[in-house]
Amino acid sequence: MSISRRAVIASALAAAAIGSGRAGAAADGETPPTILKLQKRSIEVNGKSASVYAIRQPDGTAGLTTAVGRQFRVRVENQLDVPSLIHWHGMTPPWQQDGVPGVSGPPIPAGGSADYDFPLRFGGTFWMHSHEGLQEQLLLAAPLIIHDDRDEPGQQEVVMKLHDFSFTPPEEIYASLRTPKKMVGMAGDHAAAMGGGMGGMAMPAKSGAATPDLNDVTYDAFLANDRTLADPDIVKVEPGGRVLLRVINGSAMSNFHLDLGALGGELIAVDGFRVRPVTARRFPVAVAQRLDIRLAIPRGAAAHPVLAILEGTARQTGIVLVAGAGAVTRMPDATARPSPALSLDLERSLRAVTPLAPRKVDRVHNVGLTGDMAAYVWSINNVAWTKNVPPLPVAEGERVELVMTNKTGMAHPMHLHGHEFQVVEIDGKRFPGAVRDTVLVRPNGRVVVAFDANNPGWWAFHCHLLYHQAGGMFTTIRYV
Ligand SMILES: [Cu+2]
Repeated sequence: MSISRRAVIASALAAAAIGSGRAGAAADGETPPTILKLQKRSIEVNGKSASVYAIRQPDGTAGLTTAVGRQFRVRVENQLDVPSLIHWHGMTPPWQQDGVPGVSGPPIPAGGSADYDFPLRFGGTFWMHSHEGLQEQLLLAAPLIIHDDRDEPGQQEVVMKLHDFSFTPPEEIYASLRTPKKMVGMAGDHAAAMGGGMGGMAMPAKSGAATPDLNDVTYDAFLANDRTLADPDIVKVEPGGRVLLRVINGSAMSNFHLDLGALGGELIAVDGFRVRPVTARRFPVAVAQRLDIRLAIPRGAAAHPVLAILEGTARQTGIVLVAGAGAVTRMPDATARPSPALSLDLERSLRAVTPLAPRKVDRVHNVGLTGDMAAYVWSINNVAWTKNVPPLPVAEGERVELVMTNKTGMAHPMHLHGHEFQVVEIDGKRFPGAVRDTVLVRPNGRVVVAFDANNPGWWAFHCHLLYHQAGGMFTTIRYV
């Protein structure tokens, strides 16, 4: 294996970050690391070829499937021609391995590599994605599945990863959002309907009306496992069998309603963490969130579409589970009626199987979610992120509550790195909600989460809408 000078430097940086003796895993007789390559690849969307990114093992496997109790021992090789850094979303690694450029450490230069080595202390459905620039929009993301006792014998695992897709380069989408605009007659669904006629340009979907602001970007397509409903991922399942469906919303900007149709399902975990089971046909899944759903496949031969409908619109994507000789009929990429905006009705009803231990709260941070929609500047407590913004202080061992108050007209899926939190209040009502890592805060709404400061470091805390994060809705928590 040849290692470039830059690779050696990047490895040395990672080794320094990880601590002496850990980075040389292959040299000290331990299991060699799993290699994850950052690469370019082509996919076909709406009959056109698109150049996107991939995170894959040398045998082509996207991302990583492993098991609780094992070490996460990975070498990331950056084979792109730009710097990158991968965040292990939902993991609790030592902070230098968290993959946020400028906070956890430097990006991996083009041609370089970095090593990771930390214990996996819980199982569930997680994912990995670039935290560098706008690369996540180009699908630099992959599943990170950690098996545990929810994987029952005889139960088939199906992963469904959602993305929003545009032929417009992400830098152009962002520049367009940041440009003061008068998009006369191009609000929301009109722009969506005209998407094809606009040469694939992602049109900012701002109306300035009093309706809730949804879907800042009008996408060319929505992908489930990299495919649209014109040519969906078709997964063979056993008639009468059991399936664990793992849904990952890897979108940059798009919240969905997962729709199981007549099949229905039992939600058993959110963001990897177990909840008391909830049976339903539809489940909301905001950007960066995950759902673990048990499905009982009926005995007869049939095709069971699993759809994801973009909130506030009729647009949809999905996969098809085919039992026996079930015939697959083509699903349209739009439903009959637009869906509503995501609500927090399900969130309010969720109860953690393993809640945080009861104890007094040591510290409360009031986190105002703020912004200027017209200028597309987003902020926390009216401060748009720069490296000079002081971190929110906490001390090791504290129980901390983050009181998030949304003062904007858009919902924000807020994500804390390096810790799991528990949802303990929505709009003034306390309850022992789900343990998770990303929660949606609706316009003018208030959500309180609690976490234990048990993983010292410097951690990102931000809106997971990519262009809101880029626009400044990002801050940090630090206790080192
Ligand atoms: Cu946001």
